[in-house]
Amino acid sequence: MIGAGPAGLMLAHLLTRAGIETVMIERHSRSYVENRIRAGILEHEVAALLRETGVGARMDEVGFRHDGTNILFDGVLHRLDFASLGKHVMLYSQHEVVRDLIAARLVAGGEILFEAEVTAIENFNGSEPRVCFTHHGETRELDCEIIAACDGFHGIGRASLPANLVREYDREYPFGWLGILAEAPPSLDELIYANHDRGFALLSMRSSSVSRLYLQCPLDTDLAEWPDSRIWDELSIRLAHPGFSLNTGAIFQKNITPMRSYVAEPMQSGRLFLAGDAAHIVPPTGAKGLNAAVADAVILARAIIAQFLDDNPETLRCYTETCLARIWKIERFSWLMTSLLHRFDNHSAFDRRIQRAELDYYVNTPTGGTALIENYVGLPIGAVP
Ligand code: FAS
Ligand code: PHB
Repeated sequence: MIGAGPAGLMLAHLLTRAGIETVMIERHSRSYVENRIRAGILEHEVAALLRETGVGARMDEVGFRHDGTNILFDGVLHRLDFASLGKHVMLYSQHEVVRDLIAARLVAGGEILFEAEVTAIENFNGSEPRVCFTHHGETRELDCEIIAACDGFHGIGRASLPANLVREYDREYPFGWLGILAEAPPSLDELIYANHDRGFALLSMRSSSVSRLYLQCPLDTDLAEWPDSRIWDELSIRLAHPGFSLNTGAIFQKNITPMRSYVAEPMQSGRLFLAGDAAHIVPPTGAKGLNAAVADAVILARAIIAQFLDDNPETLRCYTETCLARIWKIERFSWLMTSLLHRFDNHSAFDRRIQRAELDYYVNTPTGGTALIENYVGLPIGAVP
């Protein structure tokens, strides 16, 4: 597999457990991938998968179990109670999951070729797929049965599919998120997603002493114009509600994340398969990116095991169809959360009233609340291979 992100590492973990030999090629260093700050929420079934496959201990030790989340608008906080569906999510950083999966692979005797870059993918529509890569200044070739491109949105996998085969579906949003990490104890023990007239804000966390927060900003935002004081002032306004006060502290990381929905179909050609961000991305509003990548890995692992251990090629043939049935629901939910919670400058007064009515429906009716919760905690992934 190409890429030591959540998709590649989970795929390798599941195939190794099934006794299938894998080679993992990752262009960055171990330290880089283990310290890359990204997602924070693990869906109910993803957390269960980590536990069931022996890599959930640290998550349960240092992660945070959340039995609900909060939607804030018009100064009123509305709690979505996951326990009503018997579910919870785990707040546990993506880079921690990556660390745990790398450790598990190395303990199991698996290898990861770090600082090795795949430069070409060949013959995947023939009987002898080949990966060409550079490592320690050498150019090497690897003949293999299956190539799993778990190489992210800017990887080589999707780019290697026949151009006339790929159909792309794309939506870019007219804003981004200014994200911070701060030495500030979380101001609440659960997340707050805030729709405010000045723009969206999200209160999240990483530990009992580190907060993770985001605020909607224009795409051309210059971080130099956002000193800590301005960030805290804006977050305080957008997150304000009775009885709440925002804990502040030294901001030690700031970045701007663009927002985009994207799907490439199909996710396979011959013996080349895409998994995770290589095939699809979502705006982070629904906390789905990491979880969708892991789910693809489970589906692909099931299919490869069926092919090579049960001599059943049908599951692999249906890989794209199986993934897309989930992916488009995830794309819809991520689009919905983004549409409900952000300020759109091209919105008319009518559009803004409709947005409020949608929010009211989803947080203040039993069916609306259940619809949000069942998507947020995660759709079923199916049997763990
Ligand atoms: P990844 O991008 O994680 O991994 C792909 C790997 O392939 C990388 O390590 C890369 O180095 C390697 N690679 C690429 N090309 C290669 C080549 N030619 N040879 C060898 N290796 C190669 N999701 C959320 O749910 N919540 C969030 O808050 C959130 N925030 C995000 C913030 C940012 C800045 C970004 C970019 C993404 C964020 N995401 C978030 C989404 C993110 O978590 C992804 O969904 C997740 O990393 C997808 O995992 P993978 O598909 O494994 O891809
Ligand atoms: C995060 O903690 O980084 C996070 C949490 C929930 C989201 C997005 C990001 O929807």
